[in-house]
Amino acid sequence: MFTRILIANRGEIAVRLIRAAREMGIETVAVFSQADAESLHVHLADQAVCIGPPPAAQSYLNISAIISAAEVANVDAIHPGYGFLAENAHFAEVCRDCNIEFIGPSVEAMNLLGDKVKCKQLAIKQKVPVAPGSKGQVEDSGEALTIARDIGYPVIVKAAAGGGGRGMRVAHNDIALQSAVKQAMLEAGATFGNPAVYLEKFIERARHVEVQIIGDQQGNVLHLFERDCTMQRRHQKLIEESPCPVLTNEQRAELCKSAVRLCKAAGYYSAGTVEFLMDTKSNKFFLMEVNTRLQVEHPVTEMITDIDLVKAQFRVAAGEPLGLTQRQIKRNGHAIEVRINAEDPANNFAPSPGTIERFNAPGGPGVRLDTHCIAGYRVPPNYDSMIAKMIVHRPTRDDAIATVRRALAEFVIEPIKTTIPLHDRLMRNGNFVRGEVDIYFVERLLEK
Ligand code: MV4
Repeated sequence: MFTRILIANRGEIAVRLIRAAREMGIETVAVFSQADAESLHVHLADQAVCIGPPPAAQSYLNISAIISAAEVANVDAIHPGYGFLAENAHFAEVCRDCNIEFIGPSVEAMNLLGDKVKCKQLAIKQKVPVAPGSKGQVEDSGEALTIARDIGYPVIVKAAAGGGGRGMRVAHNDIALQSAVKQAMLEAGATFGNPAVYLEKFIERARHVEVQIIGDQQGNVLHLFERDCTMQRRHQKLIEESPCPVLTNEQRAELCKSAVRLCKAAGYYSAGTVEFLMDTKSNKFFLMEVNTRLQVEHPVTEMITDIDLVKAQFRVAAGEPLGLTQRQIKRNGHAIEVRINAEDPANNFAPSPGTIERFNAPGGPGVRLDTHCIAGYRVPPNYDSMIAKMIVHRPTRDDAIATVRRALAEFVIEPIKTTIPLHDRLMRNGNFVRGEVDIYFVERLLEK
């Protein structure tokens, strides 16, 4: 096992990673920007190194500064967390060249799955369901028109290098499609340095259902069931839960098996997530993309499987086999995560950074809180606004919703604005409670 690792991240995930390392007897080196000198991850780590000024481009995205810190501290490995450098294959390659283990999948798997066209082609080969559309990259708007007439409108143009909602355009007719393709290619070239785009039938009413995967370097790939992340706003997830409230056991088995097939074919190891769209009209599934990182919502899966995904990542990165079979992984109860952001839901989600004067954490049976916040902590304006994740684990979904509501009522964060009131509203919403939502549900609700 590793002696010492560097945590190339901040906030709650840096704290989460340090906790897992400490329990495994692994020393930790935190890195921090000048905006985070007083942050909890700096205090909890065995050592901490300042890597630059507040802007992420000069600190948490600064590969040379992070590698220098890793070299000076003589670490065996780097965990990138999520966001920042977590899905940057170039960073993983630099780590490899410096003889530092990147705690994540191989550079090859990141490059393969990070290209959505290559990923979709592999999925087709592995008989993983995909949305009707182009076989691969679309070369020009003429080709796009031919395909659109075949599959029918509406269609969606996606960037091969995009993902997470970046670089997508919906078109409802020939005229709109021609400009969508041209615009998408220009934008993809400028933003990602890769102008390749592809075309799909646009699924109009969908849920977001994703499968958690864990693989080892011996070629074993297991799934840890699904998470439903349908409750989102502008590509920011708000609530995640497992199991998906509308999935049959047959659908679940099918979905999880296809995710495993895809990851096996990609030579995947470490934690990963295969994202699907579930068409709520036809009840069919389509692959969206594969996230080659630990995700924000991983605790939901940890609660229902009792498997620590971060510890599993450490073991697998060190070359240990998973030592588990699929049948040993059992699902238990229902877990719900709500993301608490320093934003004002009453004012179009305007960021609300500043000093937290009162912080009363919820607790009691079934409540887990992953956060780096304490009373007196100043939320800097420079980064993602998520400041806490509250995860509830209960025998049934109804029990879990009741516990979320009870725990939200205990949760005090003052004077900054947070998304706590929004979550309270959503937990009381009849459509959410009945599982009658789609990916645009929150946006429609807030429009009214
Ligand atoms: C789609 C889609 C509808 N039809 N693909 C958004 C993120 C990226 N992973 C792919 N996304 C979508 N792909 C087809 N063929 C709708 C979305 C989408 C979406 C998906 C999941 C959660 C929220 C979303 C919000 C807008 C669009």
